[in-house]
Amino acid sequence: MTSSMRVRGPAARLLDTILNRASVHATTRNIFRSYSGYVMCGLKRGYDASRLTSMMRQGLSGCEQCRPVSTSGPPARHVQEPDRQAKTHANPEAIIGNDLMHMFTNIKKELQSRCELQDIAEYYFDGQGKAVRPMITVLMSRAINTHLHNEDRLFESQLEIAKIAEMIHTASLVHDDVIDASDTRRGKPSVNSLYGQRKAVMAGDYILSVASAMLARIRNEEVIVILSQVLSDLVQGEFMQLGSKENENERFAHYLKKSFKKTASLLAYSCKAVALLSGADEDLQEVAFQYGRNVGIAFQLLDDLLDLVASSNMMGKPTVTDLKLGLATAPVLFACEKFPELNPMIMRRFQEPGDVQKAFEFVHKSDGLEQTQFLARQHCDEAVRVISSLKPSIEQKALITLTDKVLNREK
Ligand code: GRG
Repeated sequence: MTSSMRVRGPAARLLDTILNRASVHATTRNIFRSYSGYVMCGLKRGYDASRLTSMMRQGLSGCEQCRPVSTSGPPARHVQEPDRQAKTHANPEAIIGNDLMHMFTNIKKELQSRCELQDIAEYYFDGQGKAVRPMITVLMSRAINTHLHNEDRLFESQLEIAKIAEMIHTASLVHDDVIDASDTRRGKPSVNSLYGQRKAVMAGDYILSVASAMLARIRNEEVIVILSQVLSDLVQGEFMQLGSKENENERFAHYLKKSFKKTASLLAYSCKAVALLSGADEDLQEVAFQYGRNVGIAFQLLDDLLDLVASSNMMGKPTVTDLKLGLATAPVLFACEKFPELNPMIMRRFQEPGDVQKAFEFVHKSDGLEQTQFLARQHCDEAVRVISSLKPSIEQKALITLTDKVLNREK
Protein backbone atom coordinates (compact mmCIF):
# COMPACT_ATOMS: atom_id res chain seq x y z
CA MET A 1 0.00 0.00 0.00
CA THR A 2 1.43 3.36 -0.92
CA SER A 3 0.63 6.62 0.69
CA SER A 4 -0.22 8.17 -2.65
CA MET A 5 -3.34 5.97 -2.74
CA ARG A 6 -4.73 8.24 -0.10
CA VAL A 7 -3.17 11.63 -0.53
CA ARG A 8 -1.95 13.61 -3.48
CA GLY A 9 0.70 16.14 -4.37
CA PRO A 10 3.23 17.41 -1.86
CA ALA A 11 1.55 15.57 1.00
CA ALA A 12 1.89 12.23 -0.81
CA ARG A 13 5.56 12.92 -1.51
CA LEU A 14 6.17 13.94 2.06
CA LEU A 15 4.38 10.88 3.38
CA ASP A 16 6.47 8.62 1.12
CA THR A 17 9.63 10.28 2.38
CA ILE A 18 8.57 9.76 5.95
CA LEU A 19 7.51 6.14 5.47
CA ASN A 20 10.77 5.39 3.74
CA ARG A 21 12.60 6.77 6.75
CA ALA A 22 10.51 4.72 9.13
CA SER A 23 10.97 1.01 9.61
CA VAL A 24 7.45 -0.24 9.95
CA HIS A 25 6.02 -3.60 10.86
CA ALA A 26 3.23 -4.93 8.64
CA THR A 27 0.51 -4.58 11.30
CA THR A 28 1.23 -0.91 11.61
CA ARG A 29 0.60 -0.43 7.91
CA ASN A 30 -3.11 -0.79 8.62
CA ILE A 31 -3.09 2.60 10.18
CA PHE A 32 -1.19 4.34 7.42
CA ARG A 33 -4.46 5.67 6.23
CA SER A 34 -4.63 7.67 9.42
CA TYR A 35 -1.01 8.68 9.13
CA SER A 36 -1.68 10.13 5.72
CA GLY A 37 -4.38 12.20 7.37
CA TYR A 38 -1.99 13.17 10.09
CA VAL A 39 0.56 14.29 7.54
CA MET A 40 -2.08 16.41 5.84
CA CYS A 41 -3.08 17.87 9.13
CA GLY A 42 0.54 18.51 10.11
CA LEU A 43 1.19 20.17 6.78
CA LYS A 44 -1.73 22.44 7.34
CA ARG A 45 -0.37 23.32 10.74
CA GLY A 46 2.93 24.24 9.06
CA TYR A 47 5.00 21.31 10.42
CA ASP A 48 8.12 20.40 8.48
CA ALA A 49 9.20 16.87 7.48
CA SER A 50 11.43 16.33 10.49
CA ARG A 51 8.73 17.35 12.97
CA LEU A 52 6.21 15.12 11.20
CA THR A 53 8.66 12.23 11.21
CA SER A 54 9.24 12.66 14.89
CA MET A 55 5.52 12.78 15.63
CA MET A 56 4.85 9.76 13.45
CA ARG A 57 7.47 7.85 15.37
CA GLN A 58 5.53 8.49 18.56
CA GLY A 59 2.51 6.95 16.91
CA LEU A 60 4.48 4.06 15.50
CA SER A 61 5.97 3.30 18.87
CA GLY A 62 2.54 1.88 19.78
CA CYS A 63 3.52 -1.19 17.71
CA GLU A 64 6.08 -3.12 19.72
CA GLN A 65 7.44 -4.84 16.65
CA CYS A 66 8.33 -1.61 14.89
CA ARG A 67 11.95 -0.64 15.17
CA PRO A 68 12.54 2.98 16.10
CA VAL A 69 13.50 5.13 13.14
CA SER A 70 17.17 5.99 12.93
CA THR A 71 17.18 9.71 12.29
CA SER A 72 18.92 12.52 14.04
CA GLY A 73 15.67 13.62 15.68
CA PRO A 74 14.80 13.20 19.36
CA PRO A 75 14.22 9.65 20.66
CA ALA A 76 10.74 8.22 20.25
CA ARG A 77 8.50 8.82 23.25
CA HIS A 78 6.84 5.61 24.31
CA VAL A 79 3.72 5.55 26.35
CA GLN A 80 5.08 3.69 29.34
CA GLU A 81 3.53 0.45 30.46
CA PRO A 82 2.46 1.75 33.91
CA ASP A 83 0.33 4.34 32.12
CA ARG A 84 -1.45 1.69 30.11
CA GLN A 85 -2.10 -0.35 33.25
CA ALA A 86 -3.41 2.75 34.92
CA LYS A 87 -6.20 2.96 32.38
CA THR A 88 -7.75 -0.22 33.72
CA HIS A 89 -7.79 0.88 37.36
CA ALA A 90 -8.70 4.46 38.08
CA ASN A 91 -12.33 5.41 37.56
CA PRO A 92 -12.53 9.23 37.39
CA GLU A 93 -16.21 9.52 38.35
CA ALA A 94 -15.80 7.30 41.42
CA ILE A 95 -12.69 9.10 42.61
CA ILE A 96 -14.15 12.60 42.65
CA GLY A 97 -17.75 11.55 43.37
CA ASN A 98 -17.69 12.96 46.91
CA ASP A 99 -16.04 16.21 45.87
CA LEU A 100 -18.71 17.01 43.34
CA MET A 101 -21.68 15.47 45.15
CA HIS A 102 -23.01 18.83 46.26
CA MET A 103 -21.69 20.88 43.36
CA PHE A 104 -25.01 21.53 41.65
CA THR A 105 -26.78 22.31 44.94
CA ASN A 106 -24.04 24.76 45.82
CA ILE A 107 -24.12 26.41 42.41
CA LYS A 108 -27.89 26.81 42.73
CA LYS A 109 -27.38 28.47 46.14
CA GLU A 110 -25.04 30.96 44.50
CA LEU A 111 -27.62 31.70 41.81
CA GLN A 112 -30.40 32.62 44.27
CA SER A 113 -32.09 35.84 43.19
CA ARG A 114 -35.70 35.37 44.31
CA CYS A 115 -37.14 36.00 40.88
CA GLU A 116 -37.74 34.20 37.58
CA LEU A 117 -34.11 34.81 36.62
CA GLN A 118 -33.14 32.24 39.25
CA ASP A 119 -35.37 29.54 37.71
CA ILE A 120 -33.94 30.16 34.25
CA ALA A 121 -30.34 30.32 35.43
CA GLU A 122 -30.73 27.10 37.44
CA TYR A 123 -32.35 25.21 34.60
CA TYR A 124 -29.25 23.37 33.34
CA PHE A 125 -27.73 22.67 36.77
CA ASP A 126 -29.81 19.52 37.06
CA GLY A 127 -27.04 16.92 36.99
CA GLN A 128 -27.77 15.91 33.39
CA GLY A 129 -24.52 17.27 31.95
CA LYS A 130 -21.39 15.15 31.98
CA ALA A 131 -19.56 17.60 34.30
CA VAL A 132 -16.32 16.90 32.44
CA ARG A 133 -14.79 20.26 33.30
CA PRO A 134 -15.24 20.09 37.09
CA MET A 135 -14.20 16.44 37.04
CA ILE A 136 -10.90 17.22 35.31
CA THR A 137 -10.36 20.30 37.46
CA VAL A 138 -10.75 18.34 40.71
CA LEU A 139 -8.62 15.43 39.49
CA MET A 140 -5.90 17.84 38.39
CA SER A 141 -6.06 19.63 41.77
CA ARG A 142 -5.59 16.43 43.72
CA ALA A 143 -2.92 15.09 41.35
CA ILE A 144 -0.88 18.30 41.66
CA ASN A 145 -1.42 18.49 45.43
CA THR A 146 -0.03 14.96 45.76
CA HIS A 147 2.86 15.82 43.47
CA LEU A 148 3.83 18.90 45.49
CA HIS A 149 2.70 18.19 49.02
CA ASN A 150 2.36 14.41 49.17
CA GLU A 151 -1.27 14.71 50.15
CA ASP A 152 -4.22 14.82 47.84
CA ARG A 153 -6.40 17.07 50.03
CA LEU A 154 -8.47 19.40 47.88
CA PHE A 155 -8.24 23.11 48.64
CA GLU A 156 -11.53 24.99 48.94
CA SER A 157 -10.35 27.45 46.30
CA GLN A 158 -9.69 24.60 43.85
CA LEU A 159 -13.23 23.29 44.34
CA GLU A 160 -14.47 26.82 43.64
CA ILE A 161 -12.59 26.78 40.32
CA ALA A 162 -14.33 23.51 39.41
CA LYS A 163 -17.72 25.13 40.09
CA ILE A 164 -16.78 28.28 38.22
CA ALA A 165 -15.64 26.20 35.22
CA GLU A 166 -19.02 24.44 35.09
CA MET A 167 -20.82 27.79 35.39
CA ILE A 168 -18.82 29.39 32.57
CA HIS A 169 -19.47 26.31 30.44
CA THR A 170 -23.19 26.42 31.18
CA ALA A 171 -23.47 30.15 30.46
CA SER A 172 -21.78 29.57 27.11
CA LEU A 173 -24.23 26.76 26.30
CA VAL A 174 -27.16 29.07 27.05
CA HIS A 175 -25.76 31.74 24.74
CA ASP A 176 -24.76 29.19 22.11
CA ASP A 177 -28.34 27.92 21.86
CA VAL A 178 -29.56 31.46 21.31
CA ILE A 179 -26.99 32.04 18.55
CA ASP A 180 -27.80 28.70 16.88
CA ALA A 181 -31.55 28.98 17.58
CA SER A 182 -31.44 25.47 19.09
CA ASP A 183 -34.68 24.10 20.45
CA THR A 184 -33.20 21.36 22.57
CA ARG A 185 -30.21 20.75 24.81
CA ARG A 186 -29.37 17.51 26.65
CA GLY A 187 -32.62 15.99 25.42
CA LYS A 188 -34.88 18.66 26.90
CA PRO A 189 -36.18 22.01 25.62
CA SER A 190 -33.46 24.66 25.53
CA VAL A 191 -33.69 27.74 27.74
CA ASN A 192 -34.34 29.98 24.73
CA SER A 193 -37.17 27.79 23.47
CA LEU A 194 -38.85 27.88 26.89
CA TYR A 195 -38.26 31.48 27.95
CA GLY A 196 -37.39 33.28 24.72
CA GLN A 197 -34.13 34.73 23.45
CA ARG A 198 -33.94 37.87 25.55
CA LYS A 199 -34.39 36.12 28.88
CA ALA A 200 -31.97 33.37 27.82
CA VAL A 201 -29.25 35.91 26.99
CA MET A 202 -29.76 37.60 30.35
CA ALA A 203 -29.75 34.28 32.21
CA GLY A 204 -26.40 33.44 30.59
CA ASP A 205 -25.08 36.87 31.60
CA TYR A 206 -26.35 36.35 35.12
CA ILE A 207 -24.62 32.96 35.49
CA LEU A 208 -21.41 34.59 34.29
CA SER A 209 -21.74 37.51 36.68
CA VAL A 210 -22.24 35.19 39.66
CA ALA A 211 -19.27 33.08 38.51
CA SER A 212 -17.18 36.29 38.28
CA ALA A 213 -18.08 37.21 41.85
CA MET A 214 -17.08 33.72 43.03
CA LEU A 215 -13.79 34.11 41.19
CA ALA A 216 -13.15 37.47 42.85
CA ARG A 217 -13.83 35.89 46.27
CA ILE A 218 -10.86 33.56 45.76
CA ARG A 219 -8.73 36.70 46.10
CA ASN A 220 -5.96 35.63 43.80
CA GLU A 221 -5.18 38.15 41.08
CA GLU A 222 -3.31 35.68 38.85
CA VAL A 223 -6.19 33.23 38.94
CA ILE A 224 -8.60 36.02 38.00
CA VAL A 225 -6.40 36.95 35.03
CA ILE A 226 -6.14 33.29 33.94
CA LEU A 227 -9.87 32.63 33.98
CA SER A 228 -10.72 35.99 32.39
CA GLN A 229 -8.74 34.79 29.39
CA VAL A 230 -11.23 31.92 29.06
CA LEU A 231 -14.15 34.33 28.68
CA SER A 232 -12.31 36.24 25.99
CA ASP A 233 -11.36 32.98 24.22
CA LEU A 234 -14.91 31.62 24.29
CA VAL A 235 -16.26 34.72 22.61
CA GLN A 236 -13.39 34.84 20.10
CA GLY A 237 -13.82 31.12 19.32
CA GLU A 238 -17.52 31.56 18.69
CA PHE A 239 -16.75 34.61 16.56
CA MET A 240 -14.14 32.71 14.53
CA GLN A 241 -16.78 30.13 13.77
CA LEU A 242 -18.79 32.73 11.88
CA GLY A 243 -16.10 32.91 9.21
CA SER A 244 -13.87 30.51 7.36
CA LYS A 245 -10.70 30.83 5.29
CA GLU A 246 -10.61 30.68 1.49
CA ASN A 247 -7.16 29.16 1.55
CA GLU A 248 -7.30 25.42 2.27
CA ASN A 249 -4.12 25.40 4.31
CA GLU A 250 -5.23 28.28 6.48
CA ARG A 251 -8.60 26.64 6.97
CA PHE A 252 -7.32 23.79 9.14
CA ALA A 253 -5.20 26.11 11.26
CA HIS A 254 -8.25 28.35 11.69
CA TYR A 255 -10.33 25.34 12.74
CA LEU A 256 -7.77 24.19 15.33
CA LYS A 257 -7.37 27.69 16.75
CA LYS A 258 -11.13 28.02 16.99
CA SER A 259 -11.36 24.63 18.72
CA PHE A 260 -8.80 25.69 21.29
CA LYS A 261 -10.61 28.92 22.06
CA LYS A 262 -14.12 27.51 22.01
CA THR A 263 -13.51 24.34 23.99
CA ALA A 264 -9.96 23.66 25.13
CA SER A 265 -9.24 27.06 26.68
CA LEU A 266 -11.66 26.50 29.57
CA LEU A 267 -10.11 23.13 30.43
CA ALA A 268 -6.52 24.31 29.94
CA TYR A 269 -6.84 27.45 32.06
CA SER A 270 -8.94 25.77 34.77
CA CYS A 271 -6.16 23.15 35.11
CA LYS A 272 -3.55 25.90 35.20
CA ALA A 273 -5.50 27.86 37.82
CA VAL A 274 -5.77 24.93 40.24
CA ALA A 275 -2.09 24.14 39.74
CA LEU A 276 -1.25 27.72 40.64
CA LEU A 277 -3.47 27.53 43.72
CA SER A 278 -1.52 24.47 44.78
CA GLY A 279 1.72 26.47 44.62
CA ALA A 280 2.98 25.04 41.31
CA ASP A 281 5.84 26.81 39.53
CA GLU A 282 5.53 27.85 35.90
CA ASP A 283 6.75 24.52 34.52
CA LEU A 284 4.21 22.56 36.53
CA GLN A 285 1.45 25.02 35.62
CA GLU A 286 2.41 24.36 32.01
CA VAL A 287 2.03 20.59 32.53
CA ALA A 288 -1.48 21.18 33.85
CA PHE A 289 -2.27 23.60 31.03
CA GLN A 290 -1.02 21.24 28.31
CA TYR A 291 -3.02 18.34 29.71
CA GLY A 292 -6.20 20.46 29.61
CA ARG A 293 -5.38 21.88 26.19
CA ASN A 294 -4.78 18.50 24.57
CA VAL A 295 -7.78 16.80 26.17
CA GLY A 296 -9.90 19.83 25.25
CA ILE A 297 -8.94 19.71 21.58
CA ALA A 298 -9.52 15.95 21.49
CA PHE A 299 -12.90 16.50 23.14
CA GLN A 300 -13.92 18.98 20.44
CA LEU A 301 -12.65 16.71 17.65
CA LEU A 302 -14.84 13.91 19.02
CA ASP A 303 -17.76 16.33 19.34
CA ASP A 304 -17.38 17.17 15.67
CA LEU A 305 -17.06 13.51 14.73
CA LEU A 306 -20.11 12.46 16.77
CA ASP A 307 -22.20 15.07 15.01
CA LEU A 308 -21.72 13.06 11.81
CA VAL A 309 -22.22 9.54 13.12
CA ALA A 310 -25.17 7.82 14.76
CA SER A 311 -24.13 6.68 18.19
CA SER A 312 -24.82 3.03 18.92
CA ASN A 313 -26.60 3.64 22.21
CA MET A 314 -28.86 6.35 20.83
CA MET A 315 -30.01 4.25 17.86
CA GLY A 316 -30.80 7.52 16.13
CA LYS A 317 -29.63 9.29 13.01
CA PRO A 318 -26.63 11.58 13.18
CA THR A 319 -27.80 15.12 13.84
CA VAL A 320 -25.46 16.75 11.28
CA THR A 321 -26.06 20.01 13.14
CA ASP A 322 -22.71 21.49 12.19
CA LEU A 323 -23.25 21.14 8.44
CA LYS A 324 -26.76 22.54 8.82
CA LEU A 325 -25.25 25.52 10.65
CA GLY A 326 -22.77 25.97 7.81
CA LEU A 327 -19.76 24.71 9.77
CA ALA A 328 -16.94 22.73 8.19
CA THR A 329 -15.36 20.70 10.99
CA ALA A 330 -12.35 18.33 10.96
CA PRO A 331 -14.07 15.34 9.24
CA VAL A 332 -15.17 17.61 6.38
CA LEU A 333 -11.80 19.33 6.10
CA PHE A 334 -10.06 15.95 5.93
CA ALA A 335 -12.62 14.70 3.38
CA CYS A 336 -11.67 17.63 1.13
CA GLU A 337 -8.43 15.85 0.29
CA LYS A 338 -10.33 13.13 -1.50
CA PHE A 339 -13.29 15.23 -2.63
CA PRO A 340 -12.18 18.74 -3.59
CA GLU A 341 -15.79 19.34 -4.68
CA LEU A 342 -16.35 20.10 -1.00
CA ASN A 343 -14.36 23.35 -1.23
CA PRO A 344 -17.02 25.51 -2.90
CA MET A 345 -19.64 24.02 -0.56
CA ILE A 346 -17.54 25.02 2.44
CA MET A 347 -17.18 28.55 1.11
CA ARG A 348 -20.95 28.92 0.65
CA ARG A 349 -21.50 27.31 4.08
CA PHE A 350 -23.55 24.42 2.65
CA GLN A 351 -26.35 26.83 1.81
CA GLU A 352 -27.43 25.45 -1.56
CA PRO A 353 -30.13 22.77 -1.65
CA GLY A 354 -28.55 19.31 -1.34
CA ASP A 355 -25.21 20.63 -0.01
CA VAL A 356 -25.63 19.18 3.47
CA GLN A 357 -26.55 15.72 2.18
CA LYS A 358 -23.73 15.70 -0.41
CA ALA A 359 -21.15 16.86 2.11
CA PHE A 360 -22.34 14.21 4.56
CA GLU A 361 -21.93 11.51 1.90
CA PHE A 362 -18.47 12.74 0.91
CA VAL A 363 -17.34 12.55 4.54
CA HIS A 364 -18.56 8.98 4.84
CA LYS A 365 -16.94 7.96 1.54
CA SER A 366 -13.63 9.46 2.65
CA ASP A 367 -11.52 8.59 5.66
CA GLY A 368 -12.27 11.93 7.29
CA LEU A 369 -13.84 10.33 10.35
CA GLU A 370 -10.89 7.99 10.93
CA GLN A 371 -8.45 10.84 10.46
CA THR A 372 -10.35 12.95 12.97
CA GLN A 373 -10.30 10.09 15.47
CA PHE A 374 -6.59 9.65 14.85
CA LEU A 375 -5.85 13.31 15.44
CA ALA A 376 -7.89 13.18 18.66
CA ARG A 377 -5.83 10.17 19.73
CA GLN A 378 -2.62 12.08 19.09
CA HIS A 379 -3.81 14.84 21.40
CA CYS A 380 -4.82 12.33 24.08
CA ASP A 381 -1.43 10.62 23.81
CA GLU A 382 0.22 13.97 24.34
CA ALA A 383 -2.02 14.62 27.36
CA VAL A 384 -0.96 11.23 28.79
CA ARG A 385 2.68 12.02 28.13
CA VAL A 386 2.62 15.34 29.97
CA ILE A 387 0.61 14.13 32.95
CA SER A 388 2.90 11.10 33.32
CA SER A 389 5.59 13.49 34.55
CA LEU A 390 3.66 13.92 37.83
CA LYS A 391 4.29 11.78 40.87
CA PRO A 392 2.00 8.72 40.58
CA SER A 393 -1.35 9.03 42.32
CA ILE A 394 -4.81 7.62 41.87
CA GLU A 395 -5.94 10.98 40.44
CA GLN A 396 -3.06 11.09 37.97
CA LYS A 397 -4.11 7.62 36.81
CA ALA A 398 -7.71 8.78 36.53
CA LEU A 399 -6.59 11.67 34.32
CA ILE A 400 -4.96 9.08 32.08
CA THR A 401 -8.07 6.87 32.09
CA LEU A 402 -10.11 9.91 31.20
CA THR A 403 -8.32 10.30 27.87
CA ASP A 404 -9.69 6.90 26.83
CA LYS A 405 -13.16 7.97 27.88
CA VAL A 406 -12.85 11.09 25.75
CA LEU A 407 -11.84 9.01 22.74
CA ASN A 408 -14.55 6.39 23.21
CA ARG A 409 -17.41 8.61 24.23
CA GLU A 410 -20.72 8.35 22.43
CA LYS A 411 -22.28 11.59 23.70
C1 GRG B 1 -21.17 33.41 27.62
C2 GRG B 1 -18.75 33.00 28.15
C3 GRG B 1 -19.81 33.12 27.15
C4 GRG B 1 -19.48 32.95 25.84
C5 GRG B 1 -20.33 33.29 24.70
C6 GRG B 1 -21.67 31.26 22.80
C7 GRG B 1 -20.24 31.40 23.13
C8 GRG B 1 -19.70 32.74 23.43
C9 GRG B 1 -19.40 30.36 23.16
C10 GRG B 1 -19.88 28.98 22.88
C11 GRG B 1 -18.88 27.99 23.37
C12 GRG B 1 -19.43 26.59 23.26
C13 GRG B 1 -20.88 26.32 23.46
C14 GRG B 1 -18.60 25.60 23.03
C15 GRG B 1 -19.06 24.19 22.89
C16 GRG B 1 -18.15 23.31 23.64
C17 GRG B 1 -18.73 21.93 23.77
C18 GRG B 1 -17.96 20.83 23.14
C19 GRG B 1 -19.87 21.73 24.43
C20 GRG B 1 -20.43 20.41 24.76
O1 GRG B 1 -19.85 20.07 26.02
P1 GRG B 1 -20.29 18.78 26.83
O2 GRG B 1 -20.44 17.63 25.89
O3 GRG B 1 -21.73 19.22 27.33
O4 GRG B 1 -19.36 18.63 27.97
P2 GRG B 1 -22.53 18.71 28.61
O5 GRG B 1 -23.97 18.79 28.15
O6 GRG B 1 -22.14 17.32 28.96
O7 GRG B 1 -22.24 19.69 29.70
